Amino acid sequence: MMKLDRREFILGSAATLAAGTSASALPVSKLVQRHPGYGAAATLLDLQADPRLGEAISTYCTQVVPVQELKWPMLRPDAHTFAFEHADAIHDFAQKNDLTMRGHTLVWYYDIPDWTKQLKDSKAVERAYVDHINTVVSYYKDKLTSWDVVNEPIPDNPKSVKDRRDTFWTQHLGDRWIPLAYRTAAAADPSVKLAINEYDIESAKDSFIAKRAAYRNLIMDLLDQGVPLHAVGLQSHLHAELEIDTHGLADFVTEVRSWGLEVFVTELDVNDEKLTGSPSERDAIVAKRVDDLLTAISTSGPVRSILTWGISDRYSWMNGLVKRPDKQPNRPLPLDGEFKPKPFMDVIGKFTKDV
Ligand code: 9MR
Repeated sequence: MMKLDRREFILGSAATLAAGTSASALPVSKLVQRHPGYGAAATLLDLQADPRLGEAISTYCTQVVPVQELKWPMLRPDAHTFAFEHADAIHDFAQKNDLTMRGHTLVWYYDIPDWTKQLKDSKAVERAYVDHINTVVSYYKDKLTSWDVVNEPIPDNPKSVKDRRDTFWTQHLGDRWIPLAYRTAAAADPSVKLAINEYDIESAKDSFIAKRAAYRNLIMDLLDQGVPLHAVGLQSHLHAELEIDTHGLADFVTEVRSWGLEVFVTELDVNDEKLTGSPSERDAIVAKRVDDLLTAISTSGPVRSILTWGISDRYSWMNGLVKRPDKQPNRPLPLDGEFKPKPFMDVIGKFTKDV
């Protein structure tokens, strides 16, 4: 068979997509800048308010994930409503730009609407939980590549590998809350990849190492129970002042891959609030942390999915939350506030070249 170069391959797949769906064919100049497997999170409000954001995502990315639109508060204003229109608008954006979309998130200890907390007993909570997962996953069947089914199940500073986060869901459903979520999602869409997702496990700090060990133990436990889990998410909200635990992380990734799971980087960004120095000095350290992270993860195979939590420093969740002592803006993402690429984007390019 004739070997296609990357440019022809991308064009070929875009042409097929355009022919097979209502998606528009994108200009060649745009498609060749894309990093295969790279994606970014965005909110619909930001996409609507600033055309540069959608332009940046469609220039560099092959996938997108909604920040808020699939979480309970936005999707479920009350017990009877599924407000799909916000996430649908992001899905339309994805289709028009030949991007895939992943889902975040079905179950979280955080962002649970008041109406759910006021349900009359545990049976009612279980009905709402199963109904939510079943309805949402069924609605997006064949439209998403993967779902973060359970988000952040491990507490910070776990005391043992068996430690799990005590959540509203645990209080009503006990230990079943995690297996039940995966089994319900798998029944609703047998072909979408089901991921678990966790933060603060990447760096070389005792509490992070303990959290990684508890995450490993939970994953192993779920697989032992035959739970349909396909991918492990490393959120990778990195802290620029902390070194990546390259050996420990590489071992963890190698092991979960040996269990047949994929590894996704799901929410990468680098908080530089504790770094001093000029913007370019800080950008170099940020890029180094990302390089170390992706080097560790790719020792046992390519990283086929890398998402950053936003793409431009202008639209980061940290803005307003994290304040540098010198009052300079944080620089956590691959593009600066004016949408210019930083060394972070080159590192993404380096690790997505051969994916
Ligand atoms: O970036 C998100 C922020 O805008 C929301 O207010 C917050 C609560 O919904 O969630 C943030 O995203 C989080 C993600 O869903 C899970 N991992 C941590 C992310 C940053 O806090």
